[in-house]
Amino acid sequence: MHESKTSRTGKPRLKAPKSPNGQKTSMARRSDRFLAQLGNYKRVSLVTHVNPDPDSLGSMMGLAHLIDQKLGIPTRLTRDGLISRAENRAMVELLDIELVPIESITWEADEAVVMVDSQPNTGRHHLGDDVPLVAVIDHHDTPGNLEDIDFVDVRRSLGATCSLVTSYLREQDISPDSRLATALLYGIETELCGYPREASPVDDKALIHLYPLANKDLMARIRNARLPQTYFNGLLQGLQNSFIYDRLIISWVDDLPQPEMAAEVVDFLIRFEEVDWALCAGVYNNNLILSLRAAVSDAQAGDLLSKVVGKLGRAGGHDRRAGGLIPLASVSESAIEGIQSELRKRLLKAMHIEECRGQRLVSKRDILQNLHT
Ligand SMILES: [Mn+2]
Repeated sequence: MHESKTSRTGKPRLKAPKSPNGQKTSMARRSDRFLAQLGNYKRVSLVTHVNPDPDSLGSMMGLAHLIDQKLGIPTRLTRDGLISRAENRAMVELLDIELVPIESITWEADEAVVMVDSQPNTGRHHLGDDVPLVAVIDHHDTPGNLEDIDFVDVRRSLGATCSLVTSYLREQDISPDSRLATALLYGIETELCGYPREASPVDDKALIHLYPLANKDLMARIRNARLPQTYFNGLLQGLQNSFIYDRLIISWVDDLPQPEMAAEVVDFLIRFEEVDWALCAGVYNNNLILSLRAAVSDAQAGDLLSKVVGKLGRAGGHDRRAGGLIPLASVSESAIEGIQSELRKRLLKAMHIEECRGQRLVSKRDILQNLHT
């Protein structure tokens, strides 16, 4: 066993230097480089995308714990916009996650900001230009402006940012307590939900590591969070205004009870066996909120939606899931109809579907007949 190892090209393989105990020396690991960047700051704040989801919440919690355990530096978790999906609210409440609203923050001297599950200048934040961003840790396809950031770990092949954060904790021999393990596990579960092929070996390792540590009772209570009446109203609106164009279904909701409802409608519609694509577009606070899902692989949904939306607004996401937003100059019926028809035209063109009259998912006659007065 003394022959020197060579790579496939025949050149000697460069080996990471080893410490006396046989482990890779510290600076070879990403988590060490991450921690080294933060060592001299007095405080670290964690930020993420607007309407934080379980993956971003779990990631912020995991990194805060890592920073606390390894550097002893105080941290704070922030919230940009609302958390409105019932499951996500249950996660915040049941796991008692303290979040500082981003608009109430003034950055302090000697403070570092770490962005997770998102990238700067993707139009998904309300951060000023003065944010002292030091590190970005993410897995989204949508490219951000990463110039001048000291530490960047963006891995597009990963199912969840929580998996990446879990790998940092493991590298540093930090075992999460049951609260943190629950958050990380739920974060990964929601990202991989329904599309297991998006999972990488890093995600698998994290899931196996976290599962025995997580509180399964809390997980169940988060997954099955109680739903407000507005949820059923929003879902009904979505179902009554769903139109099929070949392998695409589009659902229009005139009045979203909360912005994340568009994603909930589309998560449901993409299970329809006759379609490969589902889009929900709903009005919320002078914005048209968009959510797109694909049931086929290699869909590049994020790129597609961003091209379709173009200069009307902004959009981005993953291979099979994307979101976006179009600001509305007016919420008059005609203005909304104008944007809807432009969006439909662009989407059909991008998907090579001939312009046609959409077929209702539920016919008007059925909708009326089923009404009990
Ligand atoms: Mn994520």
